[in-house]
Amino acid sequence: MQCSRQMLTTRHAAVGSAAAPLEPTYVGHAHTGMSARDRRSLEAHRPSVDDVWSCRARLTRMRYRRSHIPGATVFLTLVTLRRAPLLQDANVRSALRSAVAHVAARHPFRTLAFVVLPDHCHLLWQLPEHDGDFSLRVRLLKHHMSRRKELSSPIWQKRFWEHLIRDEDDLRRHLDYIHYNPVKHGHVRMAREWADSSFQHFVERGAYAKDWGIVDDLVVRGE
Ligand code: NI
Repeated sequence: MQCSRQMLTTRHAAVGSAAAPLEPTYVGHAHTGMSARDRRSLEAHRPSVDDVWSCRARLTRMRYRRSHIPGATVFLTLVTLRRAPLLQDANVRSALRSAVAHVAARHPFRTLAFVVLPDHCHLLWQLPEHDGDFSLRVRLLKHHMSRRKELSSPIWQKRFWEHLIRDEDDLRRHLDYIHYNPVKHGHVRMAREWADSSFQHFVERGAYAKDWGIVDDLVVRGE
């Protein structure tokens, strides 16, 4: 996978502690040329702390109902072709949002959290109870973007990386991983300085302190 498996040892996200609904800032700029269906899907498809909480409850239920496999929660990493910094282009990022909405309108899922970096993105998706086929959704997402004539295609590497979330601790580690990622990759010095992630949604909901995820700069250089 793209980033090392090492998870954060910084302060943990206190997911599961607050109450007000999040502002739908993820929606961003609506695309010209989007169908009404995709537009509705885009508006409905926002990362939501509420969904994270229902996901936790679902993961808890899983422990007691081993024979029943509910919809998966999956952590995905998509990387650009030859790691070119294609996602720095606002049009490409916008096309990614549109593609997510387009796919979700036809094959439902929720984005629990996300981060978009210049050459890759990490997505945390919750799939419906009856349908855990995330590979289909990733394929459709890539295909939808490849049809955008204004984009230099192809955008993505053929393969992608996935990890099925096992339990509540695993969920929390991956939320931290996603939100710390821009710091980890050296783009910013604290999580909140990176705009294109769900971090701000979680802060507004009290799930993270706003100064969470500060780079550990106590690197002692040898002489
Ligand atoms: Ni990363």
